[in-house]
Amino acid sequence: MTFETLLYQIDGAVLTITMNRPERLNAMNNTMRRELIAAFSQAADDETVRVIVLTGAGRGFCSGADLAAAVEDGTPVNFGELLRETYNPLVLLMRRLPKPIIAAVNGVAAGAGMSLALACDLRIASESASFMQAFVKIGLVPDSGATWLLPRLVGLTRALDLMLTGRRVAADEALTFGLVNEIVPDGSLMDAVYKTARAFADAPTRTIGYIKQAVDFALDHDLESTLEKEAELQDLAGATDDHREGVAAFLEKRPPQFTGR
Ligand code: LHQ
Repeated sequence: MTFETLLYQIDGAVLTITMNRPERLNAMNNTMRRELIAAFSQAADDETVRVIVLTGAGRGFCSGADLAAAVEDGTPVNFGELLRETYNPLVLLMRRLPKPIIAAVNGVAAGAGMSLALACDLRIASESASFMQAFVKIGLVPDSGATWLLPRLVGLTRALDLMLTGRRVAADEALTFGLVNEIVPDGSLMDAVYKTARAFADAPTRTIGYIKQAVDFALDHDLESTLEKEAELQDLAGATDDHREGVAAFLEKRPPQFTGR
């Protein structure tokens, strides 16, 4: 698949989506928003893809909405409509995508760019990466899922600090409060990310989709409904080839060969 603002590269079962507008730290214009939706939809449909890496070209991960594009286009933007038509479906698509998504945070993740990192399942950051709830700095409310995802990831105290001040948080501070899973030296980011991605490429992919579903469900349901959801999803997981293979491999004392089915 070819895109104007993204690179879409498949290596075995690992898909890498690279936001590619480095001159603006990969700020999202209309084309990029549309292309991200198309790329993640394609990744969901492609059975050969078992893990997705999202990263940015150049020195930034993503600086959020392209603030110059609206001025350049000369068209007034209806913010609510823009969110409903592009950012919101993109975030839902990522959270509901039944495959693991790893953010390889190579530089600054600001505004909706930080929201995209939050919507991934794991965040591996380089030492020089940073995070910024930039919205308040331009008089806007955090969006693209930040108000839902950030407090759940780091707790209300820290989430409000970041959202109300818009301060830029360096990778080492982000690690202390669990915003990122791991920090690696700048030059080894992609090696570390692909090591993790390859492990996911050999994992029981369907079950990973069910785990994402179960956890997202649990975050806004009570214990009783969550227990029922776990039972429903366990029925599905128990019927996979990978469950049978996992048990057989355990009993035969050998490593499992999961196929993602
Ligand atoms: C940019 C951007 C950018 C355009 C860097 N746009 N050019 C928004 C609107 C409507 C409704 C829905 O929701 C949203 C969602 C949002 O995402 S709102 C938040 C939008 N993002 C921001 O407010 C962040 C703006 N950027 C910055 O504060 C800084 O650029 C950060 C802190 C990200 C990085 O700072 P530096 O490392 O010092 O880099 P820089 O500022 O020099 O940026 C490099 C270039 O990239 C520069 O262009 P130039 O031609 O001067 O080299 C910037 O203008 C451009 N750029 N972000 N979002």
